[in-house]
Amino acid sequence: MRLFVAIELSEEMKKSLEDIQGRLRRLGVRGNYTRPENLHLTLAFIGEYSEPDKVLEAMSTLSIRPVELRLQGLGSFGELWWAGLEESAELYGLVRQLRLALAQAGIPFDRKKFLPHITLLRKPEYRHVPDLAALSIPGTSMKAERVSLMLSTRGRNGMIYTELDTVPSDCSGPK
Ligand code: 2AM
Repeated sequence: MRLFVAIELSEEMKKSLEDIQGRLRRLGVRGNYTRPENLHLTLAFIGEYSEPDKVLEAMSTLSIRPVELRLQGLGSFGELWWAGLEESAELYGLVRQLRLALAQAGIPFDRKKFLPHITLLRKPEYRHVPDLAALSIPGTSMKAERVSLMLSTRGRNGMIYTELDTVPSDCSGPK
């Protein structure tokens, strides 16, 4: 099972990200655009691992406080273009806590430095290089109140990300 831990995005956030994707398309950028249902924020990439219950157990030890996420800027890692998020000590704190819990449980994960990003497209193709930094993007925000264990499978038309389970923040739950 190819697993990762992520924050699922609100419909409003996804709508803003789709709008940005639309603007890039209109600027003549083609490529492998992330489908709206696949837009997410990865907190930790685990990769092949056969014990999702163990991951959930580690996730359930977290003390999750709701985290405010706000879109800020576009950027790229080579052939991967993303939307960034405003600096957030709460988000970094959550990721630190999550990675510590995974490490303590002996669960492997990608230890690369956490650079919060939401992948918009891969393998861009264009005639004229668009100036990503100059594209003004909406400062849409959302309150993340859950952390999800995600399964990644290869479908006929690309990757399919499925939420296996989710852990709510300490302050959420039935009203
Ligand atoms: P990306 O969007 O930057 O590619 C599922 O593959 C999710 O895990 C994606 O959000 C992907 O991030 C992320 N991820 C992080 N590290 C990864 C890795 N080493 N290999 C594949 N996906 C990784």
